[in-house]
Amino acid sequence: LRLETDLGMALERQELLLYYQPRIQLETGQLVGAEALLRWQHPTLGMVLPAEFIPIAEETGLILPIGEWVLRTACNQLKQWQSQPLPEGFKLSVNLSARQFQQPDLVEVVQQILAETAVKAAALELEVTESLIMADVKVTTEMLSQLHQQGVALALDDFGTGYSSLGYLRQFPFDTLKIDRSFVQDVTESSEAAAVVKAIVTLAKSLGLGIVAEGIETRSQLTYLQSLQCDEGQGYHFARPEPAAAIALRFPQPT
Ligand code: G
Ligand code: G
Ligand code: MN
Ligand code: NA
Repeated sequence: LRLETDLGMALERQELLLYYQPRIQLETGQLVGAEALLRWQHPTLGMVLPAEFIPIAEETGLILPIGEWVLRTACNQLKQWQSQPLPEGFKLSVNLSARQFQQPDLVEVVQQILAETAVKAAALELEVTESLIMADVKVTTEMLSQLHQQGVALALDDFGTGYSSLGYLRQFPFDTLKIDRSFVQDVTESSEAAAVVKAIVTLAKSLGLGIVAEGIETRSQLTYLQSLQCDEGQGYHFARPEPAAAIALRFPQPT
């Protein structure tokens, strides 16, 4: 209850901030993007992680103003990063909640933020989960299609943990699948996990989708994913989520 009350004031008190986790091309080690991850700097509790407050934000509806703040802050940050040379095709990913798709003007909000920050739609990627889509297949599919028509990239997050039919994959306008880290974590320990990851990579490639492995923590996990020709990855092996200034140091530096 305390957290709920405090979260209601977090936005205006400017206690929310974004960290960014690098996304890496596995073949070359190049930085190809970053995922924005919300943090709450609570005045007495310290840094609160999203697992603790996103559920509260969703229940209370606070996720709507917070989600809009995340989109605007991420796009402003991207604009600022773009004042220096960025890696070719650099994308910034933002996570969306189901609740945001119940907002009839989500598509307009995204369009508006892209316009006001002058960020190209193709540089923004929106991450959604299978359970988000399943909450209302018809409405979310329609909104995802509209976002895709604007040129925004779409990623299916936490892939493999949901219950959706694989058949849906063809119907939704995704560009990229992100393999859930629970599978990646076990690839070198469990032949079942290795087989699942291999199958997902093959599936993504045969559907013409990009593929990102999440939660790569060790060199041997990386080696396995490289052997599958998995395109991209994130994880503590490369970098933890970090402040925007730390990301900027990873861009090609002027000589
Ligand atoms: O950052 P962490 O490292 O703890 O993230 C935990 C979970 O919180 C992830 O599943 C992530 O998708 C979710 N999350 C992080 N930032 C946001 C955000 O800005 N919006 C939404 N809806 N979820 C987020
Ligand atoms: O669900 P989503 O993919 O948006 O969640 C991203 C979450 O995964 C964040 O909480 C982030 O901090 C966490 N994360 C990123 N890389 C790793 C990793 O290598 N290991 C673990 N355990 N968590 C990770
Ligand atoms: Mn994500
Ligand atoms: Na994920």
